[in-house]
Amino acid sequence: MAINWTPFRQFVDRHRSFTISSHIRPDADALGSALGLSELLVSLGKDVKIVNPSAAPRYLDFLDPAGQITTFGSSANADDIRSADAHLVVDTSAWGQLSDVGHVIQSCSQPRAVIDHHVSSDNLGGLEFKDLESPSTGELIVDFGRFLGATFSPEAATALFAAIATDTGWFRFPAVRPSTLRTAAELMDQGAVPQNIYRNLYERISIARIRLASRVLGKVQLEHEGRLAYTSVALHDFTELNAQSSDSEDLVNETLRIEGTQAAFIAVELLNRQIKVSFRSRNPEIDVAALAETFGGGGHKLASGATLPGPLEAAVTRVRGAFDSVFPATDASTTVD
Ligand SMILES: [Mn+2]
Repeated sequence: MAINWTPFRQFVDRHRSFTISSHIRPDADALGSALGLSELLVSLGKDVKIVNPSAAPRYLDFLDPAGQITTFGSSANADDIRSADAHLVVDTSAWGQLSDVGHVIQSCSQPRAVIDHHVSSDNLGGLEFKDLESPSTGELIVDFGRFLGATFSPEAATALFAAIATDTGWFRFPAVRPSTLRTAAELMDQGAVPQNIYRNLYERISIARIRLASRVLGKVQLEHEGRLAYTSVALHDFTELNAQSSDSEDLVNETLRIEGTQAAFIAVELLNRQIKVSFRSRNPEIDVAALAETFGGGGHKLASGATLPGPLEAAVTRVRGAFDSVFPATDASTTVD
């Protein structure tokens, strides 16, 4: 559903200074949307400060070459939020995702507005400009720019292209619409270079990450006639390879590339010896959010997570057992190496 931007424009016109904030552990959509919106507001003569609850990961630094994004608790504080005339939130509608920034915004009497594409049961108490069918918030920001007749700088176009590309799995997720690709084309016209963005996002990884992937994917197991793939990472895998916990991200998705897999999980041993399990499904009838909930976790139907007590092998066994009820038993052997 298209957003009517007229009330948002009126909201912007009523105020002089803004903060823009997004969710904890920001991704490219959170950062790109904030940077793109900031540029539009500055072009309207507004003062803007981007204040996020947590720092951007290093691999996304290229989105913010001018260092416009501040982090609450280090480069920004509560006064930066309290002194703005209005507060904007992008790419989340949940207080829990705003952490300390949310606590400050909640304690303020200034009006606020949200631009987002997520379903949430929270009401942030402001104007909401939401399109739940949009695959990214970045696409909504470009749409607002179009409404204003604005042109983005190459830097903002780059950040917004990265926002849209990453939230759509590089334009392949089911939510992608023809307008998503038209929006990407517009951003290319304004200076976004997909080759450079892809290289910055995915082709700057460490040798430790490659070695960890090699070890972890080398021990993938298949069960339930190949419909379930799983693997695990022990603490000693990280230490022996000099890898970081973030180096195991995305490995669960790799296991879903095996033909015939419908669901997957990875169990990762944490520093505190608890086991973080990430679930994925590519069959809408396999609801891994429900599965994660049986272990006290949660998430989306096709991607979820839970934290279990250690040791690692015991947690893996418990999770494997939970999939027995997901995949109906058959007479055939259920283990395939
Ligand atoms: Mn998003």
